[in-house]
Parts: sequence; C-alpha cells; structure tokens
Amino acid sequence: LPVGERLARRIIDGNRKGLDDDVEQALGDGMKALDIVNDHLLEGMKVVGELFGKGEMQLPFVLQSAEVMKTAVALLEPHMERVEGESGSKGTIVLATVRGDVHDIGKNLVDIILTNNGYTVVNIGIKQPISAMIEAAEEHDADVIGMSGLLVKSTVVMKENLEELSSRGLAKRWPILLGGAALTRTYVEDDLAGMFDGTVRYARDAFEGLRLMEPLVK
Ligand code: B1M
Repeated sequence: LPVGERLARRIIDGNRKGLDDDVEQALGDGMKALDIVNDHLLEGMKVVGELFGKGEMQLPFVLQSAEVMKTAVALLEPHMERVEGESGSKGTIVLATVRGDVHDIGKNLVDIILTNNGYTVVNIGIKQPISAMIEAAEEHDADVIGMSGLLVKSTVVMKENLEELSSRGLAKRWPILLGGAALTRTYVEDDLAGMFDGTVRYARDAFEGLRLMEPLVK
C-alpha cells in the first residue's frame, strides 16, 4: 500500500507498530504534516466512526484507534508549519470539551493549529463544566471561549452553557466558538445565536476555527 493508505489503515486497525517509520517515510516523501493528518489519519478515523456506528467495531478497538491517532499527531506536530516572527500573542482562547464528553482529538488539533498560528491556547481538557471555562477565561484574561463536543448530548450542553453565561450576565464578555461533529451550522448560527445575547460562531474544522479567531478577538 502507498504510505498514506498505510497510515489510514494503522488508525483503522489500531496498529501502532511501525507507525514511526511510516510517518517518517511520508514526511520524507515530501508530504506536509497537516496534509498527512487531514488526508490520511482523519480518513482512517472516519472509517472507525462508521464501523463503530454500524456496530461492526467494538469500543475498546475505537479507543486503540484513538491512541494511534494521538501518537501519530504527536509525531507530526514538530513538523507542522508555524507562523514565526510576530511579537507576542494574537489573542487568547480557553478551549475545553464540554461536560460529559471525553472526545478530545479534535479539540487538541484545534489547540495545535491555533498555537502554531500565534494564539495563546489555554486547553483545560475534557468534561469541563461552564464554571471551569469561565474561571479559566477570567484568570487568563481570554478573548474567546471555545467549546468542543462530539456527542449529540453535547449540543444540548452547549446550549445550557450559553444560557448560563446569559444568566450570569456574561453573555457579552467573551465571544464563543463552537465545534464538533454533532453540531450543524444552522443549529449554532440560527438556533443558538437566536437565543444568545452575545456572539456565537460555528467552526466546521480547525481551519475555520483559525479563520474565525481574528474577527472574534479584534
Ligand atoms: Co466516541 N462517539 N464515544 N469515542 N467517537 C462518536 C462521536 C460517535 C459519532 C461514533 C458513532 O456512533 N458513529 C458517537 C456519538 C453518537 C451521538 O452522540 N449521537 C460516539 C459515542 C456514542 C461514544 C460513546 C458514548 C460510546 C460508549 O461509551 N458507548 C463514548 C462517549 C464517552 C463520553 O464522551 N462520555 C465514546 C467514546 C469514545 C472513545 C473514548 C473510544 C474515543 C475518543 C478518544 C478521545 O477523543 N480521546 C471515541 C472516538 C475516537 C470516536 C470517533 C470514532 C472519532 C472521533 C474523532 O476523534 N474524530 C467518533 C466518530 C465521529 O466523530 N464520526 C465517535 C477525529 C476528530 C479530529 O474529529 O473531533 O470531529 P472531531 O474534530 C473536528 C471538527 O469537529 C472540528 O475540528 C476537527 C477537525 O479539524 N472541531 C472543532 C472539533 N472541536 C472543535 C472546536 C472548535 C473548532 C473546531 O472550536 C472551539
């Protein structure tokens, strides 16, 4: 198999043995680190999601795939392009996976991409209640709060989080960036934006998150 397909296979099979060599070969062949993530590793993860959804893959194997994904991203991270030279940070975002949700591969990719592009990311982890996000945003004088969540349940939690920000009088304090596979643009930009006094935006992927940061930080 070509190395890209081999990498996708490793994610699907949860097979870490020889992963380093394949990553090295892909980079040696001139593939860009981010393209390896987007074109091959995420393709593998998509298949894992489909198999799991159809009941053709059991959870422990999904977990193994996630571990291989994380290792591969860690190997690639030092090779990702960074914006250098500018003095200081372009802005600060508190990033969290919402209460009740453990999925963090997407959140951590957002972290890497924003960090590499000059933002300060305060990544407070998974299963975070809104109170923890508020605390971190106050402590770090954040410009934006970013929430990730992959479960359908998490889309409801995000709505509750916005309601809590409103009820605490904090709706206008931080613009909110939302991402994760269970969200849709309409849900965020029509339904949630319609009920929230502040700014709430949807990012389909980490790159849209990056593009949205500049107008949100302003
Ligand atoms: Co879970 N899981 N999982 N899982 N898992 C999903 C999400 C699911 C769709 C699988 C399926 O059924 N086909 C399904 C949810 C169904 C639903 O809610 N309707 C599901 C389920 C059911 C579950 C459990 C409930 C299973 C169980 O226990 N019976 C359980 C939940 C536990 C919990 O959270 N309380 C569970 C557990 C797990 C593992 C632990 C095994 C593992 C996670 C490991 C980890 O993250 N450390 C796992 C995995 C790996 C998946 C799938 C297969 C892959 C997710 C992933 O990492 N994708 C997933 C299938 C799927 O998503 N279709 C699935 C790659 C990642 C890069 O994508 O996170 O979407 P994603 O991020 C994208 C964008 O969404 C965006 O940028 C990224 C790309 O650039 N983005 C943002 C994300 N956050 C953003 C924030 C931003 C901006 C952009 O700004 C703030």
